[in-house]
Amino acid sequence: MKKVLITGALGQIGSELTERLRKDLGVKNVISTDIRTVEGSPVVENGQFEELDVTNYENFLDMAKRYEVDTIIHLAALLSATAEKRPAFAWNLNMTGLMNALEVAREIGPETKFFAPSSIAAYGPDAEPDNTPQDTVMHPTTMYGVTKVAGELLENYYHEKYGVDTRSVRFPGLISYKVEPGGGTTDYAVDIYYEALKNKSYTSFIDKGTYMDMMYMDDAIEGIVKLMNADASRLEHRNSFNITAMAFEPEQIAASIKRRIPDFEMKYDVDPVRQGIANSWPNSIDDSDARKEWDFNPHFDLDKMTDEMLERLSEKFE
Ligand code: AKB
Repeated sequence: MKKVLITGALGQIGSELTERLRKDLGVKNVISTDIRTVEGSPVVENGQFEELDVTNYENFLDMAKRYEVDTIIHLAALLSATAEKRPAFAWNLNMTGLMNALEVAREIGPETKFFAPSSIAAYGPDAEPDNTPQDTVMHPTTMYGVTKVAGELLENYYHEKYGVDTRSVRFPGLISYKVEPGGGTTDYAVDIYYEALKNKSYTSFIDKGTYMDMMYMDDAIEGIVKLMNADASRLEHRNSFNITAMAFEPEQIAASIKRRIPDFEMKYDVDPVRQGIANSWPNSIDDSDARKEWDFNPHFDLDKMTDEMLERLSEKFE
């Protein structure tokens, strides 16, 4: 990874990955792109930023060639809840965008490094719900999940057929304080910290007892960098590795917050769409292959993450 083009760079993952790669590779070696610009965003202000619609292949290719990149990190995609509301749009953005990104990678060089995230959403209700194995039946019942499974297969195809160095992880819900996620099912686990500080109360759209895998953003960013720098000869899998840091249900995150805000109150107003999506996903996944093949090793558990989120968000609100 020497010169990287990132798509969807203004999103939750992209903004933090941009910051990290600017530090690791130098500002001139990171080209961050998104469909729109956001005035005042550090991604736009503190380095190279270009507007790019990933469904426009010509513009995508032109940009990759102009900057002579050797790595594409493709993050532009619609998340699960929005995809469920707009399935045709989701298919077009997630699949045409990914196909274009892979084609650009193939075009600019046979060994281009490539990363695009998959998700726990790639699994469906037929998979074992607890400690879901890396390699098992994948029959997602959401549009987002369908695009993720298709994406994983496409990335393996481009690796096997054309030698593109594709690598990927199945992300759980990601929790961070810098940029809020949008349109995801796991977003409740981010919203809760904002509301805990502002109102000492949160109304969850996910019901109690619903377990999902989660991870603090620092571990997610470290995971991407580690996987992209991993020795290829150690990788038995590529697209995509299960990774997780914790699995919890709403009552447990509420209890973790109550350690710091004792009068915090949790209420429920379950959203049937997002609850249905969550019910179709695993309770917890098995990430032992990532730990074995490229030493994935997250550092944040639920309480450590809660302490960090509440501290950082309080500073932000001051
Ligand atoms: C979502 O909820 O859609 C995402 C995901 C788990 O992929 N956070």
